[in-house]
Amino acid sequence: MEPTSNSHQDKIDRFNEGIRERNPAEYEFHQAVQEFTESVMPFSLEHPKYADSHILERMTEPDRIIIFRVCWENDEGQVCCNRAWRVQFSNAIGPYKGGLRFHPNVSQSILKFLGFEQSFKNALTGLPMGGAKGGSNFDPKGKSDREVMRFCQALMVELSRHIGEDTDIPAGDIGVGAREMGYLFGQYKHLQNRFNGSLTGKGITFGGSLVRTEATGYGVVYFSQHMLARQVDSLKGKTALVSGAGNVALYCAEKLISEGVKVLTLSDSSGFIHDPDGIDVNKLNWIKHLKLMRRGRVSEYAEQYPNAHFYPDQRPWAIAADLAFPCATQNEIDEASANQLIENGIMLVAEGANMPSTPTAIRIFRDAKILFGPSKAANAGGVSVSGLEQSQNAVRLAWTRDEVDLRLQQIMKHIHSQCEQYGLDQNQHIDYSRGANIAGFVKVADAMLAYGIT
Ligand code: NDP
Ligand code: 2IT
Repeated sequence: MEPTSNSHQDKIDRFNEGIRERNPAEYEFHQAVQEFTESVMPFSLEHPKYADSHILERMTEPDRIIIFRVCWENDEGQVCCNRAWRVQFSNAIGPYKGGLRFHPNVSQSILKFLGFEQSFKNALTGLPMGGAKGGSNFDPKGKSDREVMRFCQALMVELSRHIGEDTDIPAGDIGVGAREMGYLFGQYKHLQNRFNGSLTGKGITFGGSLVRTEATGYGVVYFSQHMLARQVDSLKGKTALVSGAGNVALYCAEKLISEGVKVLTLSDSSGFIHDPDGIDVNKLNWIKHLKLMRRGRVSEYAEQYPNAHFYPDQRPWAIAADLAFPCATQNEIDEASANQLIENGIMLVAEGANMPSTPTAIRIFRDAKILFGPSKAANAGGVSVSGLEQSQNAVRLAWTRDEVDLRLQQIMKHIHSQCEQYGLDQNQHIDYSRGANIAGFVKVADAMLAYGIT
């Protein structure tokens, strides 16, 4: 990264002090804004049209946050109550767009960080999508299908008032997959008496797009291929660590395997599995069935494949490999893990999850000059195909698998070139975080300037 001048650093520090004061205890949101402003604020100060219009101040305040109660009945007939949110962060360049997360640790801070980052990720895709995120502290783990259904239906009673194909289009995220989208869309359609593209990630038989399920994981791999190609290198023959065993991790692993990579690990919140022989297509299909159908734990993999080992309550970053793909959750690579990865000779880290690396971990990767693909750029494939699902819904057509996959590949290439445009330094090294942040910022900021003071 270019050195930041002292006066710029003072301004960044003061700005972030204000963010912390105005948004007390929202630590994840503070972290996301700090990371963004470290690269964008110097750029904004060098381009007075942005600084004079206080674009950064305006951009870090969500358009609105809707908070609501969700009451539902469990299988024992007891009344349960959860809290849910929709953070509509910015519709500067298109209707609000972003996933819904169901996880017990969901908070306003987490959804604000996600909605903030989504605004710039969506800008990078080149599609007309604003940024949003929503979800609930509901924990789908251990719940029956009927309990999940009743919760989704209760949530949609309120959420349906705030969404729509031209207003706000939710999708999936942690804890919200095919089952949940079915229940959510079924209830939306019922309440509104409208069948349209107000949610994405729908089932293929009811308006979903081919490749949406695979898109985030595949997109991370396409992005990594561009990073490596610039160094006249490729994925073939390399080893990889993947964390998570959900939507993003499984399809990231699938594409890596098909590109000739030996995938060594997967994980869930109970620990990780290390298979020194590599997870091949058959083993991956077994895990897909385990996680998506039986809703089991990755530990069962080590019972099925005795050469593999399960490490309870640990993350995979101490295993030696060439590539790392954090695809589980935020802040899953801390300082110690980043140091360990570098010591073991990692050459590329691409973020499938949102903000999986802590600020210190990112600094370590940057200092070591490894290839680092930040989440805003690397995992934008999922929302890109969501955008393509909206397009198909709007014209009432369903594109072929190849057509959607080709468009996804073109979008990931376009995102890579924008990172290069804004992130290249004098040594011809790309700082992908800086590039992604500034490219996303410019697009949203220019729209805001065009609207005047709103
Ligand atoms: P899933 O719910 O399908 O899978 C999440 C995986 O991560 C599970 O294996 C889960 O384990 C693990 N996990 C979740 N929370 C934690 C935690 N606190 N600690 C350790 N492990 C955890 O979600 P997705 O695959 O959809 O999402 C994964 C990441 O990718 C998230 O950061 C999400 O925001 C991001 N993302 C998702 C996109 C999408 O299209 N789905 C698009 C772009 C980014 P367990 O089952 O034990 O909870
Ligand atoms: O973080 C993300 O980009 C997502 N969860 C996907 C959002 C979407 O609207 O498809």
